[in-house]
Amino acid sequence: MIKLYGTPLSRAARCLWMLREVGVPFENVPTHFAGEAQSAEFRKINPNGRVPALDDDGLVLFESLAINLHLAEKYGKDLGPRDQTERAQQVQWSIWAVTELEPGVIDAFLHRVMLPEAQRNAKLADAGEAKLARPLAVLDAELGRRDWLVGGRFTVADLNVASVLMVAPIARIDLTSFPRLQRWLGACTTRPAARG
Ligand SMILES: N[C@@H](CCC(=O)N[C@@H](CS)C(=O)NCC(=O)O)C(=O)O
Repeated sequence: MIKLYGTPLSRAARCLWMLREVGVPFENVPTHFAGEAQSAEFRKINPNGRVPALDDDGLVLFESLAINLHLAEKYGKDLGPRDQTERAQQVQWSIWAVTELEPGVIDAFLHRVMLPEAQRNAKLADAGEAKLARPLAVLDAELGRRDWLVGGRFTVADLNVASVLMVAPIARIDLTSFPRLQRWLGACTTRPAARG
């Protein structure tokens, strides 16, 4: 049985989206990131004290996008790679999403939406958004050349990148200069499995 630890209002949402895409039965254990995830019991599952974590029949994994790469390859059929070229490209876009995109998105999200008003810092939020100019331009240009990031179809590469970017509108990150990216993000996030 597959168990996915983490509440839907956390990075576990990325893996819940993937689990719904692949259509395998799973249990969602709603471990909360504040408190429960740091318990000694949960640290036996993820020593980092963070969610999500996956238990796939004894294979225990942390890191949301690594979990998705595993699920896509094992259960996802066309969502996963058809060959080594696609595998490499899917890994490339997934690592790019967490290194190039996520820090700026999270700074804007934390300091505009998530933190209590008194702890928000508008300068950090704006700096986070400014940091995104280069990677967002890269993604927009890529999506001018193709509809999907890898293999001419929706795959884990699109899901992983879109799942990092999907909070951008909530974080009031301006995407209007990136029309091809906006079209693609809409196509990803309106998939039935993305909506929960
Ligand atoms: N890189 C990790 C980040 C996981 C992460 O930071 N999760 C947050 C919830 S969205 C968490 O558990 N925070 C608790 C903490 O940092 O103590 C991933 O993508 O899975």
